[in-house]
Amino acid sequence: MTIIFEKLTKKIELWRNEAKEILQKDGNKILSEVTVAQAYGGMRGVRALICDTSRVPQDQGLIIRGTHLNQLVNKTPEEIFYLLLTGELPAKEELSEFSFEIKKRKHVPGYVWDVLKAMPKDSHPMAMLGTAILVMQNESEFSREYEKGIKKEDYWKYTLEDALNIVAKIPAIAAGIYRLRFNKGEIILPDPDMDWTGDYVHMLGIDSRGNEFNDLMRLYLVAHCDHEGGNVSALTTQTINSALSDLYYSLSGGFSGLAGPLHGLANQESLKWILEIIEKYGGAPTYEQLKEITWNTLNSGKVIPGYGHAVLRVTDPRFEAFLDFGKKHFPDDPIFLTVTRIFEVVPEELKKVEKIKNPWPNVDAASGSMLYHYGLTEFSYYTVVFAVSRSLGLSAQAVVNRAMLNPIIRPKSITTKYIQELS
Ligand code: CMX
Repeated sequence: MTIIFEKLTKKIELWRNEAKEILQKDGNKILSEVTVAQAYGGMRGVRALICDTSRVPQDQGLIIRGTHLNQLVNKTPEEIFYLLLTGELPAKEELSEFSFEIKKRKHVPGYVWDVLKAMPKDSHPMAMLGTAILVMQNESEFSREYEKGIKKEDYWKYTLEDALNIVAKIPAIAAGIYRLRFNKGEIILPDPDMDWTGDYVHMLGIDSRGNEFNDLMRLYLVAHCDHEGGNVSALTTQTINSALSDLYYSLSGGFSGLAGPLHGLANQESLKWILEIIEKYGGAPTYEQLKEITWNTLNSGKVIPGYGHAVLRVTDPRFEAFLDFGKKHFPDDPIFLTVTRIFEVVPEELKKVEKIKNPWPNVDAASGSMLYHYGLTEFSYYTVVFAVSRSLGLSAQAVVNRAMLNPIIRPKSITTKYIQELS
């Protein structure tokens, strides 16, 4: 058994005992009351899910297993994946074995490329990614072992196998989608010796400008890894997974949610908005011009992409991390300049709209402009990069949920008549 399986075996015993004690002692404590407004309002603020991989306090932003993102921005995605799974950053030997565990599973089955090549030429890259993950369902170790009959206590082991297999292959699949969809030439095969980020950059076939693009991608893949359990992609993945559908089914479902413009697609929408602004005003806009375009957008019934959040009430620290990166490497890039000016103007304008609870930028307000600077200009691809990163958190959550023997998710719905009869 490798270190990650041994480590999790020990941890899971502790986590299960902890949960048993909590349930015995506090099983009847109230976590949340649900108002009629919350039932009509997307269940915002209802506390009815456990997620230990990360949490998002509204005044701090992303905290991964107890450590704020600010302190993790120099880590690698492999370290973060280990942290998400186990609750601890890996020691040197643990990291080297865990990285090897991922490297050895990189190969993508040939039929994935056949299916992707048969898709319509104008398919959205996220539809291609979801399809690629789903078409590999026959590879699921969990489903194979479940058919044979395995103990519930061991479900997590095979979910971890699926998680490692998917995470290992996803950079090659995502890079292949980029090359196929945007006619970039032959698919570039994975390099068995390269790490997760380096190999992704290599397979995209984009010049890494020394190490700069690599550094950006590493930051990008760390920053988007997880955002607690209640967001659309996380909740969808976990709900599907709770029916004992394997991770291939669950993750492709979660990615379908990530592909929505109010969720992961906002990075594509944000860059589209920025480019429209630059085109309209013939360069980085003035503050007055930005005010004008902000109100034109709002008055036409559209949202300002990259601004607002269902949970956060401060500037997203992931946005700040990208802002720092841009300031360091390309402060005068007109797109980056526009991002910074939007940040100076839009929150003040959004504050004037009473119904908007959070006027501050989320991660999607800056991330696209970073990729654009390094030549990744096809913005319909941006959510795929988000998804590559988010595969870490979504699969770690699935492993933990299986480890905790969580039951099928099934909240109770009520009818309009039921509510009318309350009074
Ligand atoms: N521009 C215009 N209107 C906005 C807004 C924005 N950036 N943010 C919120 N609002 C509006 C909402 O659409 C809602 O209007 P209605 O009541 O007419 O439907 C109202 O303000 C109240 O919304 P809220 O309680 O502040 O925010 P929600 O929790 O309902 O929604 C979110 C959160 C992210 C969907 C919303 O802020 C939004 O649409 N932002 C723009 C899209 C975006 O950046 N999404 C990415 C989020 C991060 C991610 O998941 O990747």
